[in-house]
Amino acid sequence: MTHTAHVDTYARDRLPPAAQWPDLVFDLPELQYPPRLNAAAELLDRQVECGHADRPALWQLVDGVPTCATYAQLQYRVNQIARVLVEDLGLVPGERVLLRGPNNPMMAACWLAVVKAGLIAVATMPLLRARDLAPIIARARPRIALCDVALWQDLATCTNPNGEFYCDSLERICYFNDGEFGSLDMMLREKPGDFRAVDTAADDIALIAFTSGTTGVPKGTMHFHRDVVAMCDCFPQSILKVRPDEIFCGTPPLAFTFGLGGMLAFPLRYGASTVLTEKATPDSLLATIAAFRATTCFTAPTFYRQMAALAKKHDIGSLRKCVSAGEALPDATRQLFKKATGIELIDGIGATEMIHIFISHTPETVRRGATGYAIPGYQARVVDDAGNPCPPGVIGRLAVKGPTGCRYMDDPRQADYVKNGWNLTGDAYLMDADGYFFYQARTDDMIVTAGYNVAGPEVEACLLAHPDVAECGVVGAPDAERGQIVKAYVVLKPGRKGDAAMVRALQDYVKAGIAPYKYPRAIEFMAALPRTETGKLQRFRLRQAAAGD
Ligand code: 3UK
Repeated sequence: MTHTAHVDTYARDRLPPAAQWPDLVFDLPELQYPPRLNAAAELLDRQVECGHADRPALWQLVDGVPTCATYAQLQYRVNQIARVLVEDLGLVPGERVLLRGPNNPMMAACWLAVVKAGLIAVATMPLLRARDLAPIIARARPRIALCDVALWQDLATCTNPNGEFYCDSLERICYFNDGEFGSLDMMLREKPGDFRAVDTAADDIALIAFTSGTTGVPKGTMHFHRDVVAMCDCFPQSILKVRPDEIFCGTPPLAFTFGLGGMLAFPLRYGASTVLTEKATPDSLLATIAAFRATTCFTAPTFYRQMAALAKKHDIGSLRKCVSAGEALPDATRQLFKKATGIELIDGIGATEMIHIFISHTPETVRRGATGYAIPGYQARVVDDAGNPCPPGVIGRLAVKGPTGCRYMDDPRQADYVKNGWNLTGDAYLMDADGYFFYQARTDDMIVTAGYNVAGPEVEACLLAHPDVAECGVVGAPDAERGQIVKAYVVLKPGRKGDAAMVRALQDYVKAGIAPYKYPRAIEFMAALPRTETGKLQRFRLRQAAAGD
């Protein structure tokens, strides 16, 4: 390790022991980084220095009018915030700063300022409640929070010493997008617009991203300045091939590393620009694409499925590249979207532990039903329970390594995620003879019915191709005779009736499409499926529902 810039070593002291680290591989010319590196300086100052000062960086709607901040303007604002953090709030390198806000320019500027000042960004998903925030704050122990005033309530609850969710580390919340006295906006008004990036080591921690885990205590994944830059130099470089004239848009929150990359770091790294929108529906995302002439979109599979149905209402002729991640992309959704827009979706699997995407494909190298191949910079394989590679065509656990990898903050689960230097993502996959990876299920989501293994997503993919199905989720329901049976929760398209005849029609459809023993013996119709803020189906909720029957 090189000499750290961190004065406060709380996070650094909680890195996993060296023996539990994943192997790190830097086998591309673009991944040879110097020992000193500040990610915010790389993303921002570097662009200003190389002549992009007056190019647009961030876009937003102001009173209905598309308005941009240039790279120079963004840099000025970031420097002012960094000065507030250091000069007024007395923060020293290595301290954690809690960040809370919807995707908007101030939230983005705060993230960059924290990193530029050598502090550690701990961003939280907007929809988290006090109950969810408290364990995150207790782990990361920030003294200061920067919070969009629109989300003041849940964080304020965490500062009540008599409340259930009290977090004793939190000394002060500075609100932004707020003109009130004492707000961050007021504090930075008199600040000069220059600030020298703290000279961090490439392997100083820049952010702690908490997993959107559905059960148990959230895990904090620690990523270095180098990791932020490396994620920009892998997927966006070899798969997305970002050009400076691109305009990005999409839905993932900046607190989700999928969004941190797609909505902020990737466009900045390539001198491109990004549209930040606070709330998006499939319809409003299409409207955003039309209003800003956006070229590049990042969102989850379920959004693309709904956008396909609405696409013809909007002029989205500017759109070129669409990235789908967060959960498996069913082929039916890929085909629907392509039919509606002419665009071949780019699927990619990433993980909070890996910071971003490591298996993907270009529109030209797509293979139906596959997530793609290990992208340049990463290695991937399928292993059995003992960690030995499986032959092509055999289902096993996905194992990956590359320039980034899992470092949980002081957590025994590190030993479950990293084995023999490989990161085990918890996904069941098979690889074909050409190195394409086919998603099966989360390892713990496999359904075992009468001794047969059934992957819920395969049944879902089949059902989604039925013309009456809008959305569906397939899980195992406990069954006395078979151990488990395959149960489908189905959201029908508007106007369809969920009756016995529909149940039979869907069952017959699956029997005709895939191996008949995989058909859902039980089908229940729902108005909507339970999903996380990041667009993931909450299978555990469906399993709970199935177990309660
Ligand atoms: C699942 C996928 C099939 C898979 C993420 C892109 O989703 C992200 O991070 P999370 O930590 O979840 C990781 C898990 O989600 N998954 C994600 N993408 C796909 N399964 N096909 C996909 N394309 O189970 C994985 O282990 O929330 C995605 C970039 C950054 C991210 N953090």
